[in-house]
Amino acid sequence: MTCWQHDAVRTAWSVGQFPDAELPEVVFAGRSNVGKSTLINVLLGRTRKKVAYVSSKPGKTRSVNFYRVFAGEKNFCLVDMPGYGYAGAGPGEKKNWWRLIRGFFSTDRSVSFIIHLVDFRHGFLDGDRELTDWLDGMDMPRLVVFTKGDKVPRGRAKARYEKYVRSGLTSVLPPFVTNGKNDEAAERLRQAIPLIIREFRAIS
Ligand SMILES: Nc1nc2c(ncn2[C@@H]2O[C@H](COP(=O)(O)OP(=O)(O)OP(=O)(O)O)[C@@H](O)[C@H]2O)c(=O)[nH]1
Ligand SMILES: [Mg+2]
Repeated sequence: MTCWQHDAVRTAWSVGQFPDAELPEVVFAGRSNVGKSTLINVLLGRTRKKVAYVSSKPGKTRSVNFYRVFAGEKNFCLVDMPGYGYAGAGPGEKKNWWRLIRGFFSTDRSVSFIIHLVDFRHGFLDGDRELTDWLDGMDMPRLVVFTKGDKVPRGRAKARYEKYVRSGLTSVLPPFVTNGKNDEAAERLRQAIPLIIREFRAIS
């Protein structure tokens, strides 16, 4: 498996700190604790010495983090967003989250598509639908990636997957199911991301 090489990591705590958008951006969004930072580490081959902060305590990523990636002749940027919807997060937290995400999309960026991460055990929950509706309103392409597939018994995985798909989710490819490991699912995702970027030229 060839992991992606990466270099620049930029951290932004507010809209004014976002770097210029020089490359197509792939934005990782989803509920807190769903596994956004974990998946970024996996894709970058950093499962031991992590680059993106991971924690079992929800609300770990509070800033927006940018990882510049070199994959073959393609360069692009992975954007790790703070999560929404964790227990104990008050209305202020939610307001801040929306301020950051709205600010992100209202600046002159070149977002190619969103990876919407959803916990395979629970499916779409509060916040996920809200995000989906908002992204629909902007015509923003997205790929659904289920995380924590390893926590669902094998015998139940197929039925669960079909139930989620039947419930009508929007995804540019059939959703992936990942396990937080650098396995075959991670490799397939590494192959799919540059293809989706090519398909959906960056839109701002
Ligand atoms: N078993 C399993 N654990 C996972 C998986 N993905 C993430 N985790 C664990 O879930 C916890 C949260 O992961 P993070 O990557 O920090 O989640 P996040 O979405 O970045 O969370 P915030 O930064 O709070 O928004 C950590 O303990 C991870 O090790 C997975 O696919 N399988
Ligand atoms: Mg995180």
